[in-house]
Amino acid sequence: MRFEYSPAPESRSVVRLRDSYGLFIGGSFVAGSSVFKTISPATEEVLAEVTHAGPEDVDKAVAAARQAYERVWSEMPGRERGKYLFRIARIIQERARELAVLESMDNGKPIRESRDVDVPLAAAHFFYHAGWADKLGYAGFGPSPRPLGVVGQVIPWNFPLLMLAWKVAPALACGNTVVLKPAETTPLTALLFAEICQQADLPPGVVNIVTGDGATGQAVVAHPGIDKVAFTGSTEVGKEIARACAVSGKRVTLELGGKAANVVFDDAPVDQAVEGIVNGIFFNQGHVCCAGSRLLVQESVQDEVLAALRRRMGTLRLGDPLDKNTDVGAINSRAQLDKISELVGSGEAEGAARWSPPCPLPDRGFWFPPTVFTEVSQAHRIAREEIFGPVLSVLTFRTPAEAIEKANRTPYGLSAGVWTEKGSLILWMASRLRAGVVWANTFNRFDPSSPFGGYKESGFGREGGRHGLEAYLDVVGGGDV
Ligand code: TAP
Repeated sequence: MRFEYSPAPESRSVVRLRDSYGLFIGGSFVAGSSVFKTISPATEEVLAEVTHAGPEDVDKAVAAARQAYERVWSEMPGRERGKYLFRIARIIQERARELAVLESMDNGKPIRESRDVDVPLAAAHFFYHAGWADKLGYAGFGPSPRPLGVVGQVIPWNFPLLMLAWKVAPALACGNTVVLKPAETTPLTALLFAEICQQADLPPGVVNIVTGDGATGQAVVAHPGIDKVAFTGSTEVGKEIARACAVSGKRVTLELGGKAANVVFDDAPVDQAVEGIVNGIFFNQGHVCCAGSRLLVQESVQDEVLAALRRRMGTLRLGDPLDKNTDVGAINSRAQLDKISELVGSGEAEGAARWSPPCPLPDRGFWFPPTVFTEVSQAHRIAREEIFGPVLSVLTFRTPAEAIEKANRTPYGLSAGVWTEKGSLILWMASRLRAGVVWANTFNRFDPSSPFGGYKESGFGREGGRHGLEAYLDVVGGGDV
């Protein structure tokens, strides 16, 4: 049954957009070399003008971070650093509604997700790492592990504030200072975070935010004053960064793409599994590195699962990201919409069967309906390449061994899901899946205490948990735990 819902838009009045934003360097907003515009992907309306940081601006940001590192932050006792992180976490909570609305405006994701997932998790990352700041000597890396110095961080557009929190919170807790570059299409919550740093009285230069495009990211990565690079983004750019850093002696962690298998066995509770499949691929329009973009369903229950999935997809509501009823928001940019359309076109051309529920798309903005492909073979591009959109490719298997074989046949290795009643089968699968995260009877669950990261072309290094601290500490030869 399909229910009709009246619009329930969240008010934009909580957000005070400025016409123009500078770069956040040394604790203040400063002018840069040129400007660009950031738009709402749902309406194509210009939201604000943002500064493009050139190499000389990046240079100033690195100098500010170095000064703050040497004079203040690296020398500050952990219990004092922790107080700043707690303060930031509390302010994120206090300004949660403003952050959520701004994130949905700039990114296009449903307000339900920015309000209930992105912002609370961002606060949780600061709370969690605030707790570590004075306990690093007990984390298993020796009695007094040292920070690395100035960290250059480059993040993507799919979870702008949350990816910032994943990067900034552990770096600061460990005593490093930061130069962060948000994605070109989603700079606004990072700039609001800069205001939060001011509100928290964070010493100037501990966090610096340089907005811009890929060239700005390149300038951050290449800067000789950067001691460590932390990158989240595409595998293609990640490889470039790995090459650039290989000869520089910089420490690097890379969180890259994925093509996760979500494996449904014949004894799985179908309704729950269908919720997990929907959450796995349509959450955040499928703009999720660990999205369950390949459904592997056991052949004997294929018809039942697909019928239930189609019914459930028919109830998804696509539209205004600020409407509290919306399940599927806008695609983040025209470039991403073009990429999704091209890959979906290849799926049809290669002979897979495409299906979407009836789903009117708004006239303006960037939209793609929830889509499922059946009759997919392992050789099809839609089964191999990351689409990063609301598009699911369905494959089948007969035995657990065949499921493992198909799930692992990918250059990626970020995440996987297993749906079955049998605990022994979950353990058997989890020990054979080459993925950094394996969810059992759930999908897309995140917690700051749980390490997250990939194998193979999904990158290396972990974010979150004790493992995530190691990436920001000078731990020669690894930890002792
Ligand atoms: P990218 O195009 O790789 O961009 C990521 C960031 O790097 C952006 O800030 C981008 O700037 C910047 N950048 C682009 N070229 C660069 C260069 N040559 N040197 C340094 N920085 C550069 O990825 P995307 O399309 O924004 O994000 C989607 C990808 O991120 C997907 O593959 C997804 O799987 C991956 N991702 C992975 C994870 C984890 S945790 N593994 C999490 C989220 C996303 P511009 O925005 O200005 O281009």
